[in-house]
Amino acid sequence: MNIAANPVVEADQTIYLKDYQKPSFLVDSIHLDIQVFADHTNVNSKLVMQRQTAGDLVLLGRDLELKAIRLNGKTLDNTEYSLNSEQLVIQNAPENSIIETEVVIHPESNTMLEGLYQAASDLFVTQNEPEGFRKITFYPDRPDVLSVFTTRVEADKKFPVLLANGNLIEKGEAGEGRHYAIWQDPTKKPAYLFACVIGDLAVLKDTFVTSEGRNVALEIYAEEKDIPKCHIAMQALKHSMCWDEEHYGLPYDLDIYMIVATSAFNMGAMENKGLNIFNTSCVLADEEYTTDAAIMQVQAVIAHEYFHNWTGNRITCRDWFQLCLKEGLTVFRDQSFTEDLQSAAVQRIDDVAVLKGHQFPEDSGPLSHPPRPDHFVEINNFYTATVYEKGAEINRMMATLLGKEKFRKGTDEYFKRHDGQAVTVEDWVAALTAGSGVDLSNFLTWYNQPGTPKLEAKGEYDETTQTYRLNLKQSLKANAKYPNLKAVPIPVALALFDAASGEQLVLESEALVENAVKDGVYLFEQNEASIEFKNVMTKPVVSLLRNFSAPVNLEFNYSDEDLAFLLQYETNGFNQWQATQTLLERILLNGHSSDIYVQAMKNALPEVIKKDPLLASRLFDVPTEGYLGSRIDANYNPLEIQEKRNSLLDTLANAFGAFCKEAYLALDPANETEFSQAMGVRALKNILLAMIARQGDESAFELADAQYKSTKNMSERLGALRVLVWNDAPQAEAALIDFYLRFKDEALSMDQWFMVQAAHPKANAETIAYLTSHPDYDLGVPNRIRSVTGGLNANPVNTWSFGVQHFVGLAKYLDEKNPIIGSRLLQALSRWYTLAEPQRSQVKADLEALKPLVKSKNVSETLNSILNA
Ligand code: B3K
Ligand code: ZN
Repeated sequence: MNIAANPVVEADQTIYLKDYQKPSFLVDSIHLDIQVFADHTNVNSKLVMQRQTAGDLVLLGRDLELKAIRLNGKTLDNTEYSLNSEQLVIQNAPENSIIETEVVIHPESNTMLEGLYQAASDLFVTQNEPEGFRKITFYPDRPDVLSVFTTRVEADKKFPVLLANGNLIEKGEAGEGRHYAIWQDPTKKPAYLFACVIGDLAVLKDTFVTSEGRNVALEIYAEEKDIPKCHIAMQALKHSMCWDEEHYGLPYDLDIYMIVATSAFNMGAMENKGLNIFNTSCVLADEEYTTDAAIMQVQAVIAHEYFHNWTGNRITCRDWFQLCLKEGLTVFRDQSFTEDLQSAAVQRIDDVAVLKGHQFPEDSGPLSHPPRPDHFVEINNFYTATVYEKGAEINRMMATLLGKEKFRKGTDEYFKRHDGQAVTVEDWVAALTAGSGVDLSNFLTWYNQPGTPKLEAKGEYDETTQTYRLNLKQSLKANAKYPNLKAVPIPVALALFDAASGEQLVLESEALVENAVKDGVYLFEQNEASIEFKNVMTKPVVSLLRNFSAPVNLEFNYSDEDLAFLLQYETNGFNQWQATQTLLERILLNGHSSDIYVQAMKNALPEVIKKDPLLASRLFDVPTEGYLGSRIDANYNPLEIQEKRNSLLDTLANAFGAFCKEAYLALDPANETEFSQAMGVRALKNILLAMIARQGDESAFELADAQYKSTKNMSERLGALRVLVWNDAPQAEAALIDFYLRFKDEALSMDQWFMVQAAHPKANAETIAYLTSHPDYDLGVPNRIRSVTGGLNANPVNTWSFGVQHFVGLAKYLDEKNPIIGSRLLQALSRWYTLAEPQRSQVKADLEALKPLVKSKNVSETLNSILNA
């Protein structure tokens, strides 16, 4: 055996998109036999392989104890293959090679929650995207190798549930108190979509008949006590199945669809073919135990994973650089689905808030990368806001430009061309282009370069010629790694309003030069352009980037009066909200008066509350300290931002005066029949309650206490608890104890209990120490870790003081135990370089001190990038 002669994957090797090569062997079929025991698991596999191109037969494997390997029935000794910590290579393997391996793995001690792992005393599950399958058996673990999987799972009968992908074809006794089940998945799939589950779980069952007449069994597996919390997810699943048939013509393709809930999960959920595995936080929904926001999240994630069945599973990615092909498209699809479930304006507001709050800062800092990256060290580090959210925005822009009908023709073409294939972003854009008849190839630029474009707009009205001219300019900040940045196509959705009547002007084609604006959208593709509107009788108010038609930073010299106008008259709810945000930023950062904003809000609210209470609640949003901090590139002083924001909140609370209490007392969610409306009323009441407390009105605490005690709804209970706890009300302690005793066996509710305390405006190092040494704090459960870090990050003054040690400590601990989460959490410190001194140097020194202490590719890659800022 000569290891050096074979290609060795170095642990810290950078992988480049340009180096992509087809696999030398394909796998026609794989038979897996997984036998779970208390202290180990045996995995036997049989791969029927066929040569595709010249080259060695390469099987990837990590942390596997190899017991035996056979090639075409003959046992190989260790001179006939080379093996290192990442792969097993056989040179000169025949055209048709049947490889059998026997390995031993240890799911019972797998804390990384990747591969096969023990998630609870009575549950084993898998997580294989992107590279977990190689921790189960030797395999060409890459998304462009698709195979038919047959899986035998065997375990002690104390685990009655034995699941894998596809259809159950056999089950029976295996002797010595053990049993087995054999599953076969008829559709070819890459290994990252393989899943199996071994456990003791209860099940909620339902059925769905597809448009093709297929009878599909639907099953959601969870702990017995949680089954009543699975009904909302089940409804959402059926709704998603209908929605995909109606909007994309895509029916489900198997006879069974299963979802399994576990609390030991690194992210939200995983779309394994026919056997999704979900974090409990994304499947359990119940008004008594989880918030309205969490209920919406469950529906969105159920839809997201279901939609992956076509965008991701039936058509998958050629390589992991193409991740945004499946994620960006599937996020766009789930966003569209959710826009149909609740106020579409609010869904858009919430999606853009995530984009601006996470993706924009990511794209302006050291972790910036194109939606389709061109290199990585650890692919797990690239499940980012840029890949997901900016990826979704690229699809939204193309959909906006094409309109419903043409977009559908484009997607039909994509599914027709590529079903069963592993493809690239280019294939997607080419299919959309061919199907719609509109050349979209310029949009590839969005996928290939990093950074948020700046869109500068200037408006000029000429009274004598009655023309309104709009000058547009786009630019991107220079980036040393990407010197050839190009202009991108930016769909600018816009409207003009009559300043006197508030009416929207109809933009007839004769009013436009060269008919440049179609259906209210101008496609801006050059570095600079100008458009002219004719027959505009008086100076209009323009509304730009309606519904946030492109992921750009808009600079336009609105007057405060224009913004107040848009807050009242704009019919696009998103731009109404955007007007409030711009006004508030000016009051906060540029010392503008709050009078105009308060008056416009008072004028607009009665109507909005009636029509869309959820939108009314969002109009009260005040940019968070974190968001404000992310807009500052140097000399950032978190305390200064906090003080300014607090004083704005005081000003607003007082300016709204009696309105808050009157509205609070008048509103009642019980009067609403629709969930979305009732959710809006609850959200609004919670905001008003917080404002009453800020006014110094002591009755606020009685109102909050009464709300806490009289409700069974988690959003109401938590809204009240926050007001009591965050204001150190006399009733706060009793409420916290009550909450604890009521929900101590409900992990998701307890996550909220941790978060409320960690996010206390006066939380300090002792608060966090108290929470992290609490008996219910658990470093093995990512949800619990995130409940504290999430609360901590609500207050950047804390993040950037004692929080630094908290994050550094977690990264160090998780580097070995769960590097995916360790790396993710460390990203909270990525904007250290924007801090004012001396904090900047202190945080830098803390990060540098961490460097020699970490080993995982995940944490090292993130740390190196952060330090290179
Ligand atoms: N595809 C999975 C994400 C897997 C993340 C691996 N670190 C969930 C989703 O996007 O649907
Ligand atoms: Zn996804």
